[in-house]
Amino acid sequence: MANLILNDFRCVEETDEAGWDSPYFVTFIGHPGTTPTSNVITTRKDSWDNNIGSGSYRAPQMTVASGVDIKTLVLVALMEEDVNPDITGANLTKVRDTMQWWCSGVGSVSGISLTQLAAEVRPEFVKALNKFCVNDDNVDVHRLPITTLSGLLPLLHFFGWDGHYRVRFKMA
Ligand SMILES: [Ca+2]
Ligand SMILES: [Ca+2]
Ligand SMILES: [Ca+2]
Repeated sequence: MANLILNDFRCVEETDEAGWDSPYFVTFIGHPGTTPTSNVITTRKDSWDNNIGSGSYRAPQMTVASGVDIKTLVLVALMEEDVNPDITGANLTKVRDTMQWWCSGVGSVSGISLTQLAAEVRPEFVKALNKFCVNDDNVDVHRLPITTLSGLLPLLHFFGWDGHYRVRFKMA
């Protein structure tokens, strides 16, 4: 088990929204097993608000979750904020509660691969995010494979709303 950390991201191309981008991340963490658990975490900095454009690079080194291992299902959503971040506070709690579906559902099914689990859970995560979004955009959602417990994880590319972000997480 180790910590999952948002290492860095680059905005290759900003979304076609008016003004600068205001990205933030929402991460689903699912621990499968006979007693599955899950969590949903929002990762953002106020300083990214309306301050990210094509070529912007940030290396926040922010811890997203602890207790992550190679059997953990991790899904990452890149959101683009308007006015205020929607998936925080009470709305984040609602997304978290909605995703508790995992605990009584697929999270406890044995003999299923993380790839298969991701295929089941990703659409539910997208639905939950969209349901509790007020005016933010869900740019893209990816499974983040935990390939090591120490060092960089595979680079993720998020495409949506005519934008492109490269995002790197690491384990430590
Ligand atoms: Ca664009
Ligand atoms: Ca915006
Ligand atoms: Ca908003």
